[in-house]
Amino acid sequence: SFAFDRYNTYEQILEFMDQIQSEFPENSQIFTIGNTFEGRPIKGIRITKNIQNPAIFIESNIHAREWITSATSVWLIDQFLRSSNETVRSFVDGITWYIIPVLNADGYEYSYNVDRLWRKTRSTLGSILCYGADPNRNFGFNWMNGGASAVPCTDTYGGFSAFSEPETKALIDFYATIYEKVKIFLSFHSATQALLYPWGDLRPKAPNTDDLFAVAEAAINALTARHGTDYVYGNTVDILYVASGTTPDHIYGVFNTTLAYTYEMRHANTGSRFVLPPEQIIPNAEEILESIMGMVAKATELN
Ligand code: 0X9
Ligand code: ZN
Repeated sequence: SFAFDRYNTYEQILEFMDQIQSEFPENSQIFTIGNTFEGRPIKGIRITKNIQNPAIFIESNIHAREWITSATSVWLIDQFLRSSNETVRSFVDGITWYIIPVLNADGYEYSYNVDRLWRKTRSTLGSILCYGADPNRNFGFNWMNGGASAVPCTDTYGGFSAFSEPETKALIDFYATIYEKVKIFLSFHSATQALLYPWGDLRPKAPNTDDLFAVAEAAINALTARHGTDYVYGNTVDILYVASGTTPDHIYGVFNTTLAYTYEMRHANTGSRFVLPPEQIIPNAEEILESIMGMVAKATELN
């Protein structure tokens, strides 16, 4: 059954969200942004004490095999509503949170039940031979501008067209309705222990690169202070590789949410780096929470 120190099924995660909503009806609301290709509802939770507050948006488990990201999101949801820590309490008093624990629900279920290392969606739009597109190459802003493949059978296939995948389309349509309040957008991935910011393609530096760097530095200092975990941070291309059509680039480029980051969480030290032992779920989540606190503190100083 559901627990924070194990990897739960999609159904268990939805049950957890319903449970939270019924326990905290005043401050939490479940919303559905659309359905996956296979028809699963994509659900998120809004946690707020005042809808006029500035907001932070968290997208997680867009890549199917990156289970640590949804495990972290459900732990954060629980902390936001139950923690007695003063900073965490102030987070909920002063910030509206939008959290989508599992964006790629079809892929997550497929990874859970069939192929642990599955990455993409499960659509059959691009080819009858290979399933899925890489949802983190499927967003419209500078779609297919490097680091994405036009070959359906590859893991970085950008899709038949921008927003061909119902999951990315649903996310962006929902975001369009609330973006004006959002100050920070976080996309949860694993597993290179990095905090990355736009751009992911080879254009000149993002206009507010100095701020992006300063906020990332504060975020990683806070993260490492918790359990000593090593992270790197910087521009996506400098730290990792070229990637276009990613969520943060679209959110930054189209909606002008200028603090848009990718968290690449802990990796496993043996076997596949994506298969993080469940003993690390809570330590990972704890350091991410610290990191977000550091991030918010620094971002608040900026304006
Ligand atoms: O390649 C990706 O999509 C991400 N790495 S992963 O191993 N989780 O697949 C990195 C994408 C980071 N780039 C931007 N968001 N700009
Ligand atoms: Zn990923």
